[in-house]
Amino acid sequence: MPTLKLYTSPRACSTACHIALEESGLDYEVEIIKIREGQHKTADYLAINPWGKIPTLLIGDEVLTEAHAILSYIGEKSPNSFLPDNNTMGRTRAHEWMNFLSSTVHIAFRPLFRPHLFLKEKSLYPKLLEVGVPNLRNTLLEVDRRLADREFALGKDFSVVDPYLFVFYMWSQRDDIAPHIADMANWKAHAKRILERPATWKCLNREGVTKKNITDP
Ligand SMILES: N[C@@H](CCC(=O)N[C@@H](CS)C(=O)NCC(=O)O)C(=O)O
Repeated sequence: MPTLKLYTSPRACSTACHIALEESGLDYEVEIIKIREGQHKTADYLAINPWGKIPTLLIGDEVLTEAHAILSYIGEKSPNSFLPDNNTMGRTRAHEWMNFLSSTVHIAFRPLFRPHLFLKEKSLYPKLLEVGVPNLRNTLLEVDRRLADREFALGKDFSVVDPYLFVFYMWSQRDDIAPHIADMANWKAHAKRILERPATWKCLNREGVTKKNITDP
C-alpha cells in the first residue's frame, strides 16, 4: 500500500476525507492547510496542487484531488467496507450521493459564502441572495428528504458518503446560514449519529474545531 497524506482545512469539504481516513483503518498522515490564512495559495502548497484547492490526497507520488474521487479511493482501499462492492446498486447510489454533494450541495452555498465569485459590485449582493438563499434552502431540504427513514446515506451501514454529508450539515449550522434554512430533522439526526463516532471528534479536534463551532446538531 502506498503512503497516504491528506491536506485538509478546518471544517472544509476536506474534513469529510479526513474523517473517512480516520474511520478507514488505513495508515495516513495529515497536514492542516488553513484556507482562512491563505495557506492554500502558498508556493509550497501550489507545488503539490497547482489548482490551490483543498482536499488533496498524496498517494505515494500520485496527486489526487476532488473530494468525490478521494472518498471513493478511501472507500475502495479500506478494510472496513465503507463503500459497497463494485457492480452493486449500493456503489451506484454512493456515487449518486457524492456527485450530488460536490456538484449541487457544495455549490449552493457559494452565493452566500463567496458572492465575490459572481459579482464585482458589492451593492448587488442582496440581489444574488434573493435567488441564492431559496436555492440553498431547497437544496438542503432535498438532502433531508433523501435521508428519510435511513440511519446513514446508504441505509443501515456507515459509508464514506456520511462524513461528506456531515460537513455540509456543519456549514448549514453556521450563524450566518442557519436563520435562512428550514428545519431538517432527518439530517439533524444523521449529524448526531456522525458526531457520536469517535473518529469524527478526533479529526475535528485535530483541525481545531470545537463544539462551539457546531451549533446543536
Ligand atoms: N470540486 C472540488 C472543490 C474543492 C474546493 O473548492 N474546496 C474548497 C474548500 S471546501 C477550497 O479549496 N476553497 C479555497 C478556494 O477556493 O480558494 C472538490 O469537490 O473537492
